[in-house]
Amino acid sequence: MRKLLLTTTALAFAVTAAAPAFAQFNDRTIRVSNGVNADHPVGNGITAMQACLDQKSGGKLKLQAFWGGALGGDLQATQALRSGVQEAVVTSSSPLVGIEPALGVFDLPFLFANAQEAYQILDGEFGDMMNEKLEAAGLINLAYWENGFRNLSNSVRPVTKWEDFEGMKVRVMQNNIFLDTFQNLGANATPMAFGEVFSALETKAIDAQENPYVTIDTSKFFEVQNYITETNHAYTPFLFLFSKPIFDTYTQEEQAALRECAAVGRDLQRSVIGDLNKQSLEKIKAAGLQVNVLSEEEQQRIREKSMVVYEKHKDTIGADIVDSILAELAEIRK
Ligand code: 2Q2
Repeated sequence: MRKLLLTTTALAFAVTAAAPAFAQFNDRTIRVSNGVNADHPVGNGITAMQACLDQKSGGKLKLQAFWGGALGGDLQATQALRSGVQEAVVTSSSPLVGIEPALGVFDLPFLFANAQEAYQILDGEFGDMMNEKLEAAGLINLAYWENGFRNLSNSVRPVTKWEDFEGMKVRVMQNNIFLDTFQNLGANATPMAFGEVFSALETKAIDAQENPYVTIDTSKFFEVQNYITETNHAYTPFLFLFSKPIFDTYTQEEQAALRECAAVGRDLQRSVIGDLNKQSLEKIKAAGLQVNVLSEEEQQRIREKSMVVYEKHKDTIGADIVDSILAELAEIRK
């Protein structure tokens, strides 16, 4: 009997001792939406982030992922965060320029030359400054994930020089900088929410769209396209946004765990997306699409022709924002 009493006491103590480890965490279901499908690298990031949250919160903080735009498009979901009716969204920065114009800096054509530059800018002071602007708009950016370098797909002809864009109906994100970039090249640019792109391509309402290979693959755009041109014309970051009205009700420990685990998800997602983009390109080639890489001289011609977009949108974005990122990039490239 005495032994049983000791064991029970020891067990009770053990449970009590363990309790403070997760006492600062509450059982929470965190809805996080995105327009891509679960087999996109965002899915890898979510899995890694959940494993981290399990370890830090004893399984109390649960991510509930909604894919394929099930909770609405990027802008719609982001507005739901601002009004506190949804916890989180993984969204491109581009459709949010109406909320925070400075985000438009990331849409300037050919801004980043490679992902390493993007990471240095996004994960450093510049990214922190942008996060402060987002917080003022009711949005906590937990970390910058990766959408990636964007390439063209179309159903009408190979694009080997900028003149080939003439008259091509290209869907662009709902963002005037992307609109102007493609209008300036002679395309007939059409802003459209991501969720409408597949059917618009399928019905030939549009000829073309532009996204990273993993998106062209996992959202099945390649099934209704014939040509791919590697342009790398822009690098789009993903924002892992959390509703500030909801975040402010969480404990310090819960907030810290979300920030730390979003960074774990970011690092994992970035570490796999390079290979996954290569695998997606192989899959697209195997499906019979004609793929070409824009030559260095043609990239330079498009880059030079696109510089007018910088001047046209510099004031809308904020001249200080544009000058600051260009100065930082010049420093990185020394
Ligand atoms: O072209 C697009 O709209 C995409 O790059 C999307 O921004 C991206 O796939 C996600 O934000 C969709 O939720």
